Amino acid sequence: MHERIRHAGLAERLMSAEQAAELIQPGMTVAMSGFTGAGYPKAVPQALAGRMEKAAAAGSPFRIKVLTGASTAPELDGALAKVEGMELRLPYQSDPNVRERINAGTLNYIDIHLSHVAQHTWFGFFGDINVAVVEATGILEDGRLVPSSSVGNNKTWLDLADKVIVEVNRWQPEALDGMHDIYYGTALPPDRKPIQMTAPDERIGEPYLRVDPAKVIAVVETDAPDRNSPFSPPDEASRQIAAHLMDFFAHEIKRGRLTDRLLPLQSGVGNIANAVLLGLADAGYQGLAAYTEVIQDGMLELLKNGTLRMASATSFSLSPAGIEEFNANVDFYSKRILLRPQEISNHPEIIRRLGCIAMNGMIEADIYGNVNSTHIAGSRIMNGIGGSGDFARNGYLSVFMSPSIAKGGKISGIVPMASHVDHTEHDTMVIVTEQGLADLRGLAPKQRAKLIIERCAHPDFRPLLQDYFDRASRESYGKHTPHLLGDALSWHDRFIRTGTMRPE
Ligand code: 0RQ
Repeated sequence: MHERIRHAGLAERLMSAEQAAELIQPGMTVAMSGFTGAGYPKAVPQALAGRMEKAAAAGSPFRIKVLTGASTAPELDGALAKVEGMELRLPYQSDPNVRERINAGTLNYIDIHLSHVAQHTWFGFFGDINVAVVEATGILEDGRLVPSSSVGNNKTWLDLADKVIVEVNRWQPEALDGMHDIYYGTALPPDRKPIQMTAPDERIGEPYLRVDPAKVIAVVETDAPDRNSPFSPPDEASRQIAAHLMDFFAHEIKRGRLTDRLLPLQSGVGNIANAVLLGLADAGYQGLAAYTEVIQDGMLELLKNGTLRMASATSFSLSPAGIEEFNANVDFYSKRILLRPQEISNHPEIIRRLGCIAMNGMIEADIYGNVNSTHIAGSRIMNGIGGSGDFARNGYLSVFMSPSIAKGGKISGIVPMASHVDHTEHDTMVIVTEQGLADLRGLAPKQRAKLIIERCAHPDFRPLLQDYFDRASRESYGKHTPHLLGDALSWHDRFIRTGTMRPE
């Protein structure tokens, strides 16, 4: 009857999502599966939100601390945020309701590198993990879990949580069995050993997640789809950004700094990243590899036409059409995709060894190459740093991409001084906008400023940036990284006051 729950003892712990949610108490720290709209628990968080709503109506707020792999979906983040059910959220989010509460100051958010989460949890920085709620594709006879469409931090959650609730989701294809590579060799300093991976397609772990069946207090069956938004076709700016990057790769190959196999690719999520992937296919590359976090629709296409020979990630991030394509050709894809824990997909040691090409979106860059990926006008969170820092700091090449203007031209993506810094000038090697590409490697700050203003700024803002840089070059306190501190953030200040960075 329960063909996906093969452990007799655990089959006896089957219950409804509502009954399982009763096992979570106010104030608990709950670690959940989920990385983008994939592999997150779909029933227990909603049942919990129902309890929280009733508790709030009765005048006794019910809040928990929520840890995940990365962002999730409306059934988890949205549901809990709407009922004010979270007092703490980490390590990444992209949900409008969560964002609203963080920016209203009513929800604490810890925005950290995705590769750090497991280690910080092992060291106890987030306190005890009272309950883990983890989605699985199935449970084996010996109690191990067949992971679902994302791995994220599940290994850590299952190892560390006092109690475990497993959601077995029948909707997840059984063919996921065997696509995962769960590494159990991590240890904490000073006992840490090298991770023996030298190529993105190497398996170093095992296909299943271990869990002590005695800790499993509930098993809930679900049959609900993952949820990732469909991609819109790339707009003109995204296509131009992709084209600049393709020219750059061709140039690097000519110079002998890359081969026509490039290097393992990491790509953020979103429409620009998708346009870049399509650009690689159009440019005729074959046999590339991806060592990244998420497999998005564009990657399936690249695997199919041979542009990519394989992809290693921690999660799928497929639209409904992408899921259909995956399910229809699951035997083909399962041989070419590996899903790993995020402490491995984002591990600095491996990223540095493989020499990844990191390509991520940004909110703004300043004229010296400091990049803001997370905050609007210095104080309002957008999503979070996610894995961008893991890859940008450790990759062979770190590329940041954005249209040169936002909000219909009211905002410049290139500014005198970044209003918040996630990636410093020391981590940024290439900046690309639809205007052009600035290769900052080997350049000193003033040389970088000249190139970024010339190549990347929008023509409407270029003279203003040039004026700032010229004045700063004359009047700055130091002439190494010229700045006029009183003026440096005046663009953001003007945006906050008037809704535009354009001069009054
Ligand atoms: O706003 O949604 O209201 O239209 O920001 O901007 O241009 O659509 O680009 O979707 O790639 O997002 C940095 C947020 C870019 C993303 C960021 C507004 C803009 C729009 C989105 P609307 P775009 P993207 C691996 C890598 C950090 C995590 C990361 C991100 C919205 O790339 O979250 O890299 N990165 N992870 O209008 C005001 C500006 C703006 C601005 C853009 N300067 N000022 N608004 N916007 N620039 C993945 C994981 O870790 C899971």
